[in-house]
Amino acid sequence: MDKTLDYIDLKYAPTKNDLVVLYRVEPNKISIETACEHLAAESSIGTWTKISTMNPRVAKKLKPTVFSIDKKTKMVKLAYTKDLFENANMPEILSSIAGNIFGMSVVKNLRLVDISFPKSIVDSFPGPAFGIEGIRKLTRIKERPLVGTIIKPKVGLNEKEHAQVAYNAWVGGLDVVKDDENLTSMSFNNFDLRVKETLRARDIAERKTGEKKIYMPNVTAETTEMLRRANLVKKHGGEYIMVDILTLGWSALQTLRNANLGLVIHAHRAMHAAVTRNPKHGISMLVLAKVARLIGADQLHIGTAQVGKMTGGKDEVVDIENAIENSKTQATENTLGQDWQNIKTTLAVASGGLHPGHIPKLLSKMGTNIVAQFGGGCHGHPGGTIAGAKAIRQATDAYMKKIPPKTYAKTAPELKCALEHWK
Ligand code: CAP
Ligand code: MG
Repeated sequence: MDKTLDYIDLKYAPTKNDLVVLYRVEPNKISIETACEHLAAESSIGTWTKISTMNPRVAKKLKPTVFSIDKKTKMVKLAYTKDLFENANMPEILSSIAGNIFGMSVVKNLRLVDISFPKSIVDSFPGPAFGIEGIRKLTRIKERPLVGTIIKPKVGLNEKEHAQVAYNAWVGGLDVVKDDENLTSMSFNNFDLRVKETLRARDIAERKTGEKKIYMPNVTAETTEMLRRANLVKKHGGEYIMVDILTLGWSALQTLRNANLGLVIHAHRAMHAAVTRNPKHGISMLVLAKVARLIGADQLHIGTAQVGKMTGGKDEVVDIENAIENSKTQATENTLGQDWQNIKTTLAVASGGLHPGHIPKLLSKMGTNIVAQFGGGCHGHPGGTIAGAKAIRQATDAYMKKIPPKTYAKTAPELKCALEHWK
């Protein structure tokens, strides 16, 4: 460690030109201060030992400052000058503040809890093309949550079967139908054919119901092929695409957004739990969500606030929802504030293990400014997909009219059946 470079100054107050990071630092048989020195060095200009090539100009201009250390909670705040980062380059930003440091032997555990980006960096990213306002305008759904399904089985149906299940969900009353995260273009289900068949089914369902219907094809693939697939969706009148943002990669998400295809980007977060799940180590879903919004995800899976099958506590999910659905957030005990400048909002998606009976609890925790998605909770209905879709729409209608589900179910047989089936 280069002792001449003192990274800790507990009197330092971050400026508007600083990128501020909140870490949880668990040192490995050394003091938390020493661990922070290593963390600051390795994420910016230094390395494990003093080097002959360091010069005062570099240190003065680029050295980050550890300005807050809470020994009880192990929460540490660092301020990095914006000059350490390349505007509009998310891979570089994360290679710095979320790179080598996780593997350092000086920490037993390290978790990147939150990032607050300065205006210069926020302004360098496009953010969502549509945002919540644009989505509600496109779908013509003003107040209530958007409700949707995922075609199940996750994979295995052929193109026509896929389109038929989607049609049934739409005529049953759902707004949105998406591909599952592991369905792309398979031997049994070709992407191009599936898109053409399912968009044709969408048009018929729109005419039959008089409602706007949305199909979200999964275009996750190598970047050039991803763009080809997204353009094919556009050519055939699609308005949405879906991508698995973690397995796709941040650079590819930037490429997709910067292509400005005029398609709503739905961001699935498959693989997130590899880094978000351990509360002591890794990267929080809050950080991933803020990165996804900056780059330009219009919709993002954030969890079900402990209502469904996936992990993710209520407070954490609500913190994430606040971070992506507001233009400015204040700092709290476990989060940093963020001024999003002109970046549009991202619509929260709740999905995973949900069924119609969950709707009152889900919406009371997450509000109605969400997309609520039901895979098994739609196609697992004893009456099949159409009945499942009807039950979801009925449960949502009941909530919006403040009618208890059991009361509403007296005149809604599909909901009654769902409430009995999934007690
Ligand atoms: C849900 C789902 C979603 C998960 C993603 C699945 O299906 O399609 O991918 O919800 O989780 O494959 O499990 P079910 P998250 O409705 O049948 O559970 O939204 O937490 O990222
Ligand atoms: Mg899925």
